[in-house]
Amino acid sequence: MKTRMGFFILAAMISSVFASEEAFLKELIRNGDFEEEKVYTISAPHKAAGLVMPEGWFMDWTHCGYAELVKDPDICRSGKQCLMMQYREDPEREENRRFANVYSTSGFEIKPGKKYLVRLWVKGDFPGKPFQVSFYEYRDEGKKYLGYLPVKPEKPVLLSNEWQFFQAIYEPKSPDVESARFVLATVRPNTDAMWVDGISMREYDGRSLAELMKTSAMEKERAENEKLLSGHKELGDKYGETSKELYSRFNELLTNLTPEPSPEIQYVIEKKFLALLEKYTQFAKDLKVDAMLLP
Ligand SMILES: [Ca+2]
Repeated sequence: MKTRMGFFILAAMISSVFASEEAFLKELIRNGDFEEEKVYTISAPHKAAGLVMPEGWFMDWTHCGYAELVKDPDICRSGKQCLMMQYREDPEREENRRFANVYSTSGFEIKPGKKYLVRLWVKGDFPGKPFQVSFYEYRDEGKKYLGYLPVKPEKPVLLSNEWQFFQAIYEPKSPDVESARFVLATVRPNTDAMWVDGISMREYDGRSLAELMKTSAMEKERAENEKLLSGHKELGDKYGETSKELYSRFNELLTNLTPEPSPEIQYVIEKKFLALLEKYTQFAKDLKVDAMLLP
């Protein structure tokens, strides 16, 4: 009974540790890399009936644009799938709505006073084609639409047929904003296709990735984990190799952040770190539960 109680207290402690710093690195965009297998097919009477869209993303069909999921690793930036957007001349649709517009179907919560780091990869056949990332802002549980806010990339991006990195800070327009949706848009005058991949967004307070990593559970609990592993041969045998592997990959990633690399490289390292953190979370949980059950 005592052990069982201890187990619950411990489980609660573990989840609260993971909830603190790691919340900062939490991905806020669903299916931003477009790799989810689940898709949806546009049905009639839309003119785009039959086109397949990625899960979590919606195309506004009242505009002249087209968008669809691309399943071709040779075209995409990462994985096997990405999103294609294209402006198409269409005399049957409204004259004043000549742009392609895709947005995330679910809004994400905006915390008062917070800023967000927005990143993605984009390429297009037409050099210099306009491309925009913006946000639809809401309050009253998403019922009240407050407006549209474009974000400016830190380095201007002029489309080319090479993948380019886009990074911007999104700061909600007013303290009233409770939720927002991520919007991608491309406009006239040309009709070349544009591809987008690896969309990501997380909270941002100016701290570098290296700082966030150093204050992560993975680093903060390192000494504690090592003590457990060296104090119990049984645990050492079971988890020693996993621990060594996780920490050597962590150290490697941290080393790659000195001196501070370009935002693109930091983005790549951050994704690797998040995958590592997921493995670490499971390892730390298993280790602590096993340690507690030992005499
Ligand atoms: Ca992808």
